[in-house]
Amino acid sequence: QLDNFPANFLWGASISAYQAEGAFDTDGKLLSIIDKYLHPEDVANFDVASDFYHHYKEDIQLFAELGLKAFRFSIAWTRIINVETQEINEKGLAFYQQVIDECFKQGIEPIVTMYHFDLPYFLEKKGGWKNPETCDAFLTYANVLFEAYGDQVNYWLTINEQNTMILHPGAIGIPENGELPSKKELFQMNHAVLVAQAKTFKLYHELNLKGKIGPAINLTAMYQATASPDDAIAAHNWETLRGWSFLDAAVRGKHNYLFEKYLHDRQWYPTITSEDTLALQEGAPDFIAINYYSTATIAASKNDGSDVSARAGDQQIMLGEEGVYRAAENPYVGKTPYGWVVDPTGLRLTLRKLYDRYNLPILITENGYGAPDKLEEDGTIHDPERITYLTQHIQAIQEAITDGVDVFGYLPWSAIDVVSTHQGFNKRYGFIYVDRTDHELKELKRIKKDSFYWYQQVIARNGLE
Ligand code: BGP
Repeated sequence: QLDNFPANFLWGASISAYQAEGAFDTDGKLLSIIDKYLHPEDVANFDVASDFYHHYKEDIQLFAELGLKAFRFSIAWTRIINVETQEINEKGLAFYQQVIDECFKQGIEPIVTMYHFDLPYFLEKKGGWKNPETCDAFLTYANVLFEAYGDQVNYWLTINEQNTMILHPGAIGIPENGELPSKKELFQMNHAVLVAQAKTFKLYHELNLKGKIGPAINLTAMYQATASPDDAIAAHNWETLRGWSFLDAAVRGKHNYLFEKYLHDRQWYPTITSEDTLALQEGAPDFIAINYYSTATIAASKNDGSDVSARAGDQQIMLGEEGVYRAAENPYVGKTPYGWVVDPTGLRLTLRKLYDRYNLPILITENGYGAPDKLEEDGTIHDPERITYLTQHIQAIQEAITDGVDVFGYLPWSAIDVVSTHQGFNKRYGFIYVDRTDHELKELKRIKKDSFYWYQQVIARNGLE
């Protein structure tokens, strides 16, 4: 017998600024690294995206009809501050105020991500996260957000998927010359982001605001490929280096010991000042947010280049690393059309492990099924695979809650169709379809998918049937 979902469970859905808003240079918005580099014309157009910037009212009203109790969106740093002149852009602040107001008007809790891959391009030109000024700029930005919305917003997420940014360095910043950072530079940047995050936690708590703040990591549970002790060590290394090390720094206030050894052994250890050490110790989150899509199955390294290429069909996550671990196939899990592992039980396991380790409340800020949805001639969109995927994951969450894990909300990706990072609008996740057949991309009609009506019922009955 499963426990019911808590009465105040935050049923919601998520988007991010650069994937949904469009209006990339409207009302004083400056360029981010996404605007500058990620323009895959053949895939989609981030300039317009789903044009949430102009459709936000209509969209939030649709979210209210869907029954959402919470809506997670990110704020574009480049709409808020001109980091070169330090000027605050009132129009940018006003936009998010309207979004927040509309949420509250519709009875929806706004959940705000402060930074979702879209670093201001001006900072990137000055070295991005390699430059200590970026950390200061982030704190200034955080302060502006807390002053503007701190008395209204109850849930803040500092940084989306820092671990993904390390795996795909294009997301943390690409220098002017297009050369990706060296590993040493990458881990110096990683450290800088962790320090900025810790200082943001501290700042938030010092302001005595009413809400809560936490990190948002992509957490993928892992299995060891066989009962071989070498696979077990490799799998444990994987779990630590790809997941826990980011959260340990955030929650425990210091770098994980295995992570430190990994960096030392390769001469990638960052410079850490005594001020950094103190900052990590002084800032702590109130809850942990995770984005969960898949699990990984990990085997011992073969100590050659095939460690990296053994990807088990997973397009997104480069599971292997030469000399450290490699991916293995798992015959017990399914896959999406894009090769992402589907493993609802892995979510239950992830939630248990996360709760065991930190004993903090957990918010699931992403989870979802990407597919090339088709608009039928009669104007319907049938997405039964998405419904099955989400049903199974909701059941896994309910099982985790019954196990005793404190999960307080579920915000699948995505509330509405947005631009997928690699496949544009060919890969959709939303409950609401965005019709981009209008070539001028003006109308961008919103159409409810089958999953919209299904999720509406789940929320209305506070759980599955
Ligand atoms: C997460 C990101 C999101 C979103 C999602 C789906 O890692 O936080 O921004 O893009 O993955 O990924 P994709 O669009 O590549 O399918």
